[in-house]
Amino acid sequence: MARLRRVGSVAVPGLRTSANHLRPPAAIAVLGGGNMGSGIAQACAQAGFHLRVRDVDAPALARGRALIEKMLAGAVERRKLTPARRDEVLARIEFTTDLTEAVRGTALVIEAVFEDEAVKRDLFRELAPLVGPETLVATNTSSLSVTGLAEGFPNPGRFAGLHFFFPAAINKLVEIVGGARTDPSTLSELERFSYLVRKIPITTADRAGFCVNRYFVPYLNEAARLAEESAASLATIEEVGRELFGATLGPFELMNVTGIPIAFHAETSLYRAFGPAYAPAPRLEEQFRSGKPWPWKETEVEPEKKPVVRARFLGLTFGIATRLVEEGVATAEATDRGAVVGLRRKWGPFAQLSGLGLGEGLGLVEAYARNWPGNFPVAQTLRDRAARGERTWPLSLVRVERSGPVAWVLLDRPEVLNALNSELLRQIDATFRDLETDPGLRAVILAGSSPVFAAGADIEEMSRKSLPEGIEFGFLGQRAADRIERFPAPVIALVEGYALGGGLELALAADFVVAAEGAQLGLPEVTLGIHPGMGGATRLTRLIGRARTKMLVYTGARVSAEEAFRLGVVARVLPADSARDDVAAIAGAIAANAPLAVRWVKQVIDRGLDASTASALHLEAASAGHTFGTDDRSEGMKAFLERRKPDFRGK
Ligand code: DAK
Repeated sequence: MARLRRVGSVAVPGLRTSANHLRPPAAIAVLGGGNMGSGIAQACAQAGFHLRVRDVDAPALARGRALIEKMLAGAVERRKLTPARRDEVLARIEFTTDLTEAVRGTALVIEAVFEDEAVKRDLFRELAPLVGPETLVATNTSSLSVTGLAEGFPNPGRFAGLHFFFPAAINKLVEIVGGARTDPSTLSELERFSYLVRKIPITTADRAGFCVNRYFVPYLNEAARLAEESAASLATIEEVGRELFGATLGPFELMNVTGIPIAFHAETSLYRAFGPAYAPAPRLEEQFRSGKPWPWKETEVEPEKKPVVRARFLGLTFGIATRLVEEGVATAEATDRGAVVGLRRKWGPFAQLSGLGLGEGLGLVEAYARNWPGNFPVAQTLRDRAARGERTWPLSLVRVERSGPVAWVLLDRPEVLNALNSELLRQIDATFRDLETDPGLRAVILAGSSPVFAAGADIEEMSRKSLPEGIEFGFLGQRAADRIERFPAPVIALVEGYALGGGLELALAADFVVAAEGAQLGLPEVTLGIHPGMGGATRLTRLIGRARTKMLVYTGARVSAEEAFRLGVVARVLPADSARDDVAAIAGAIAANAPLAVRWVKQVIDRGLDASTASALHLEAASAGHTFGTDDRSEGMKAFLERRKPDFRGK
């Protein structure tokens, strides 16, 4: 591909790629081959990285290797992996006891040793002289301060927390934690890396428990407290936990599976940071010391006691979640993502709070807080919103990042590959509507917040729709696509990963689509018993013609970025590593040109398509003629004659 001329500089949000060496087959070291370390190594090796797992002695390494082999064997059994792929993955993992050997030439070192501050600090001291200034160093801590662990490390800007969730090879959540001295670029490199290893990252501040454990571990503790108070039987508490959060396991079974000691130690560290409201329940400690699992199956469910348990769980969860946002630890979106992705709950705290209504939610939080006077502060933002009569807590599914005259509109439901549900479509429509009146805006880039555009309309939501709801949904999608198409300034759709079904239909409403190498595009609607309805069939026909459109639509086939380029769907294919920088350069080049001329010619091209040739030609001539009345025309030509760059004002 010819190099793109870079005009001005358009910043690229997060996920910066071109300067990033952290991509397969780069080498990664994982220090510690225990449960977490081996799972992390497996996830990275499956994504194509070369791994060096280091542990203190041969038996520890053998255990790590056995853990990985067992996980991979399970995947082969479930037909998620072929035996050949399993062998490839295993061949990418080396095991060593030599730290120098393990970290030599690595782009990233992930520390995953025992959760003990002294042990970790000693390891970082040993590691410091062995890694170069470019190497990223991440600690997989769940409870220690990242800033604290970075102390004394020679390059704290490249040091961050990367908290994987158990089981690390399977659980998709990872918390990215910046310490006080972590460079923002380190965080965006780790974000990109997380997507490469098929994880869903959320960014959190460096506070005890980070985001998810701050409300999850106290929930486990609350279950023990309720048992201790004989508020309900263990089976009742277990069932309420399952039903309330739409989870497969309730609190007691979860602790039985993941380890009661872990819950106890995690709650103890929260207690140290936040005081008595987080004190471990004596009943939790007793169970931990007994070494026995929670005997919840030996008890009966008492339905009449469920409301008490429900109120306590919700008061605690809403109380902590709203404080997380107020303290700036995590956004509401990240908090919910953590619950859905990491804990496999059906709803996050904020979606649940909105479902109930903020007024009722506040009542539950206040009732809970009365048990801990002065130690369980109620978020002022929750009080304020409820006082204003707001019913729901707004959650953004679209992020806008502005870089001078260019806006990035980023679809932000990475956990479902930006599947377009009704709310996302409404927010896309509203976002473009708000941007329409932005006078300084000269171009928009529509992309995913993760390296995925959109894998189609939300099948889970669509599967529940009746005929009238289906029709309404279709118009909602059309409205969002039309808004993009009629947007006054140029809109470029950047397709990375997938643009399928409604995702591709939305992209086709942009002025043009560019795709990153490796992207897959298609209209698979007929494979689901429906057909394109957001303008995909109509716009694609106008773009690439009847026969090619029919081939794509009837087969539902996915095509590569290169094939889509050959078919004319895509205007340009960009290298995956620099796609964001390259599309920023294209938008920058557009933004540097006369804004009125660009906006008017957009109308000429689009309106002209619906008109007869004669009318279209007339429109083109008349519109071009009118550019002679603009200041931009005078400036453009004057600048040319004076051999300088024009300064267009859009007038
Ligand atoms: N909807 C809902 N969830 C989706 C999704 C979708 N379209 N695509 C992916 N996901 C979710 C997955 O369920 C999974 O969730 P968890 O299991 O983790 O909870 C998560 O995203 C990650 O996906 P995978 O695990 O499947 O990821 P893989 O990399 O293995 O596979 C894939 C990626 C894109 C090949 C696969 O996810 C896939 O095939 N997705 C579905 C693609 C598809 O068929 N899309 C077309 C949808 S139909 C209308 C107008 C327009 C439309 C409808 C009506 N009217 C006018 C009425 C439009 C229709 C469509 O778009």
